[in-house]
Amino acid sequence: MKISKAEFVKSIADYKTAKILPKPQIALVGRSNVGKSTLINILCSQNKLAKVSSSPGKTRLINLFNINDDFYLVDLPGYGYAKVNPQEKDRWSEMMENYFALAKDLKHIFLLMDIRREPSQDDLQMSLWIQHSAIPCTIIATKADKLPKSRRKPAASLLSDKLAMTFATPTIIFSSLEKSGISEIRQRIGDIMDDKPLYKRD
Ligand SMILES: Nc1nc2c(ncn2[C@@H]2O[C@H](COP(=O)(O)OP(=O)(O)OP(=O)(O)O)[C@@H](O)[C@H]2O)c(=O)[nH]1
Ligand SMILES: [Mg+2]
Repeated sequence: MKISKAEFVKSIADYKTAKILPKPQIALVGRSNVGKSTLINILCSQNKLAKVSSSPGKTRLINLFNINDDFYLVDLPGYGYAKVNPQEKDRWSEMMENYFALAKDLKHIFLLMDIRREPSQDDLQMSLWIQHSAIPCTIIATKADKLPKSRRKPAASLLSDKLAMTFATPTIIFSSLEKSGISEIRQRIGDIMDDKPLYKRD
């Protein structure tokens, strides 16, 4: 799928009061620093569309990007970083719970996982929630450039085994430095928007 238009729409703290046009949404979730905002920029071929930082906790609000006037990519704040600060963690939890409860147009989730890391408790909780919600999901194994090529596929399938998604959720291996995996992700977005069958039962 070609992205010919990508623009920031708004940042939302409280989804309850957010007035947004009803359009399908694809949300990017994952721990802080895994590369969610970076992936949005690369997909949209813009360096500064979504804010990126080398320190975790850069994205603090729900950010909506209008893609081709057809759907939204949703950049969510990552989990993990807020642990150190209970107040920030509560704020994060409430914001995310509201979003997932109220975003009826959420069509698909990209769950981003660092290809080198064991899934955390938060990752496992997220994958369980995704299965309960029955929202189709794709795992994106990020920072592939940090592993030699021969180790990438085994690492990605281990990751997918450990997340133990009920459905055959595909995994795409991605690196922002090498710009690898982008055509697969674009293709996937096209399939999601075309309502192609995305997964089958194990
Ligand atoms: N080597 C490498 N670095 C990456 C890759 N993707 C992202 N990064 C780097 O990882 C850091 C975090 O990236 P972000 O896109 O801000 O991460 P995020 O998931 O949006 O983080 P939060 O907003 O805190 O939730 C930045 O320094 C990026 O340059 C990748 O594929 N390879
Ligand atoms: Mg971010």
